[in-house]
Amino acid sequence: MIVKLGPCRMELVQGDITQQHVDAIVNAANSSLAGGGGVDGAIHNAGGPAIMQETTQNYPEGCPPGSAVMSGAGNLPARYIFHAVGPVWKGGRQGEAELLASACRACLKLAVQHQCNSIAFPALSAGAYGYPLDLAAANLVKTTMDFVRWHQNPTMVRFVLFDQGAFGAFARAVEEVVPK
Ligand code: AR6
Repeated sequence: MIVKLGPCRMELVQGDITQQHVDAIVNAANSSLAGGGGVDGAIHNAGGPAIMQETTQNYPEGCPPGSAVMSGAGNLPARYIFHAVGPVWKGGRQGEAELLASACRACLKLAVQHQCNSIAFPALSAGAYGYPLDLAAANLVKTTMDFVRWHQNPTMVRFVLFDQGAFGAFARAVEEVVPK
């Protein structure tokens, strides 16, 4: 699914984030940048140990929820990895929506700063961190749309959804959020 946003476009695909040939992929990291399961496990497994070496050296204090830090992409086809830390879902009244939007914007800003025209996101926070999929999808799609409208960059933002359920949630979010 492709959505035109002025000079930019947003894409939804079902697939594996590690396989994306884009300038930057986003990791669904934790605040100690310690690695884990899900997207994080897949990225470190496929990308090799250089990624963790770099983040441990450059960000010994980790990365707080709502922000993101950058590393090289090891063996992966992307140029960079943006390690974003989304919120853990605690019912929705603990600032989760703002933290998720903030993590997403942090990645989009890193993309602009580092001349990345294309970036791929997973469904941040919607796995182990328990953020309801429909709400995460609406939040990430809206945040991205607002950002690219304003900055006209990155020119391609792709959401890589692991299964059909996640793809469906993002497709519904696009229908709701993106003006016709
Ligand atoms: N490509 C694309 N999407 C994937 C992939 C993949 N290879 N693998 C899983 N997903 P999660 P979170 C989907 O748990 O909720 C880790 O342990 C998955 O189905 O990766 O932000 C970290 O270290 C789900 O829809 O991220 C943190 O501690 C989405 O990606 C914590 O989990 C996000 O699931 C972060 O949890």
